[in-house]
Amino acid sequence: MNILVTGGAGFIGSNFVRYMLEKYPKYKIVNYDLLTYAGNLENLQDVQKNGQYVFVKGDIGNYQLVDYVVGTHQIDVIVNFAAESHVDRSISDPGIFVKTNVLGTQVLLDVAKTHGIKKYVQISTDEVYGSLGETGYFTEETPLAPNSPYSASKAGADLLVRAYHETYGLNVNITRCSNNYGPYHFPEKLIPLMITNALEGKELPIYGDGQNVRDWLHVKDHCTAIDLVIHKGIPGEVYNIGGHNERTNNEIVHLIVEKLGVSKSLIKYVPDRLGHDRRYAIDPAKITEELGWTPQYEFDKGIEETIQWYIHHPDWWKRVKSGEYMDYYKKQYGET
Ligand code: NAD
Ligand code: TDX
Repeated sequence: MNILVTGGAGFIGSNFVRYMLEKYPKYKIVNYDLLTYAGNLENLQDVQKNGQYVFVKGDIGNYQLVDYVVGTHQIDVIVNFAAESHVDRSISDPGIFVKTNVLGTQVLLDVAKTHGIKKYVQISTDEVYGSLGETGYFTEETPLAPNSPYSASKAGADLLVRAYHETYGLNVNITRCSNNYGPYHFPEKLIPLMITNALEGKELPIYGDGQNVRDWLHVKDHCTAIDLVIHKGIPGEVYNIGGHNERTNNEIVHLIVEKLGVSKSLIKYVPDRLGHDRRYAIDPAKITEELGWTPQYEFDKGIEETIQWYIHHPDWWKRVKSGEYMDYYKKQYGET
C-alpha cells in the first residue's frame, strides 16, 4: 500500500509515520508537508534513510503539486493531518486556518477524486462538537457546534469530506480524537509548554480558573486507532477516538510540577482564552465495538514517559523554542 501522509512533519503526523513504517515495512509512506512553524523534520530524523519513506515539501492547497505527487507515487490512501492546529493562534489570525484547513482539504479531496483514491481519511478533532457541561460525552451523533475559528475550520473541512462521499462516492472516513500528548508535541500546547517551562524555571500560565477539562490520549493510541480506520473503516463513517481520561488543566499542571519537583510558585493564573471551551469528553464506544480499538496507555505511565522524553531531548525543544530549526530549513529548503 502507498500512503500519502499530509502534515507528517508535525506532532501526530510524525508519530504516525514512524508507527506505520515500523508496523508495515512494505508500505511506502510519502510525507507531504509545508514545514510551517509547526513542521519539523527533526521529528523524523531516525526514518530519513528508510527506503520506504519519501519526503516532499509542499502545500496541501497546491493542486498541481499534490496531483503530481499522488500520480507519481501511485498513492492508494491519503491521510490528512496537515492543518493549522493551535486554538490561540486561530483567535489572533483566523484567515490561515480557513485557507489551510478548509481550502487545503478541498484540494486534497479533489485530487483524491480525480485519481480514484481507495480511501481518504480526515484527521479531525473533538473540538468540532463544541463544549460539554459537567456531564455527558461527545458521540458521532452530537451536532457540530464549533466555537473557535480553529474548530470552525475543522468542522468546515469535515463537511466537505462528507459531501465528497455523498456526492461523488469517495471512500472517506473522518476521525475525531480528543487531546493528544506524547513525544514531539510542539511546546505551544499545554503539556509540552508546562514541562519545558518548568524545566527552564519559567512561569506556568493557566488560563482562567484552570477548571477546563480535556480528555487526554497518548499519541500512540491515536495512531493505532487511525491504523484500524484505514484498514477497516466503513466508507463514509465518522469515528470518535478517546480513552476516557478527563483532567482539569489545574490537575495536569500540578501533576507536572510534582513530577518535576519544581516550586508551585511558578504557576500563574492569566486571563482566560476567548470563547474557551469548558469541557471535552469522548464516547469511544463505536470504534471500540465496531473496529476493536482499545487504548494501551495508562495516563500515569504515559505522562511519566512523556516528561522523561522532554528531560532527555532538550536539544529538540530548545531549538524549537528558539526558532533555530527554522533557520536550518530556510538554508535547506528555501523560505517557508
Ligand atoms: P501540528 O501543528 O503539530 O502539525 C501540523 C503539520 O501540518 C505541520 O507539520 C505543518 O508543517 C503541516 N502543515 C500546516 N499547513 C500545511 C499546508 N498548507 N500544507 C502542508 N502541510 C501543512 O498538528 P498536530 O497536533 O500534529 O495535529 C495534526 C492533526 O490532528 C490536525 O489536523 C489537528 O487538527 C488534528 N488533531 C490534533 C489533536 C491534538 O491534540 N494535537 C487532537 C485531535 C486532532
Ligand atoms: O498556556 C496555556 N495555558 C492553558 O491554561 C495553554 C497553551 C493552554 N491552556 C489551556 C487551554 C485548554 O483548556 O489548556 C487546555 C489545552 O490547551 P491546548 O494545549 O492549546 O489544546 P486545546 O485548545 O484543547 O486543543 C488541542 O486539542 C484538540 C489541540 O491543540 C487541537 O489541535 C486539537 O484539535
